[in-house]
Amino acid sequence: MHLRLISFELCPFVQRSVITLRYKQAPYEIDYIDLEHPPEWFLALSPTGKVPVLQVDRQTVLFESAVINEFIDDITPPSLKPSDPLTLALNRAWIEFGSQAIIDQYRLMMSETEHDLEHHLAAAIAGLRRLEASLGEGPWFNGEAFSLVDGAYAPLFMRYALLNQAMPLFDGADFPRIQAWADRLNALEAVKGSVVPDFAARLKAYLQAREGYGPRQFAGIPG
Ligand SMILES: N[C@@H](CCC(=O)N[C@@H](CS)C(=O)NCC(=O)O)C(=O)O
Repeated sequence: MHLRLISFELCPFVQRSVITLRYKQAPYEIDYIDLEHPPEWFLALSPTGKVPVLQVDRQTVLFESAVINEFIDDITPPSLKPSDPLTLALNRAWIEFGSQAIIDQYRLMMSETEHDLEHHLAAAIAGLRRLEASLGEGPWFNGEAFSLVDGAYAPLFMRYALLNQAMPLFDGADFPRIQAWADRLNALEAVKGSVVPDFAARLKAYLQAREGYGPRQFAGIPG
């Protein structure tokens, strides 16, 4: 099966799919677009105008990262999804929770004013508190077995590790389970290779090119 992933190099949702592809060692092609000036062919292909899009066998177009990830998982056994229906449903719900956390993080990064930043940070931290309380002993979200939920959170944690260096947002010690989970995720080959090699520098350049309190603060990330 031929898999072509259409990406924007800084997109955390695409990164989730790259992690699944790499974790499952599925061969794929990746094409990058400029999301600010999306090419016509992409707009014709993508029903939502969003990345990721996965084009299968050069024809069928899949969209929505959670759907794409389940498809990649389904065609590359053994499965990264739990077989128990309730656990699976819960995993899907927490993946959706993670999507909101990614959105909160983006809003935080792009805050126009200091007041906005405080507001978005409070929302982000409230989400992290909920997440922390839902985590077990690990090592992974479901315990011993790595699953799609784990990969879905890695982009969020990778970005917080960078943002925290520009402006201390929260202390990892206040979220010990998340911190341990994030460290394990960041050490995975599938995660390390899921972004462009100069990801931090590109994120920094993206922030430097933007106005507002948040971009000014976070443009101080190393890169
Ligand atoms: N729910 C979608 C979210 C994807 C998404 O928001 N992608 C962003 C880039 S990170 C995008 O393409 N934005 C372009 C737009 O909203 O027009 C998913 O999980 O795939």
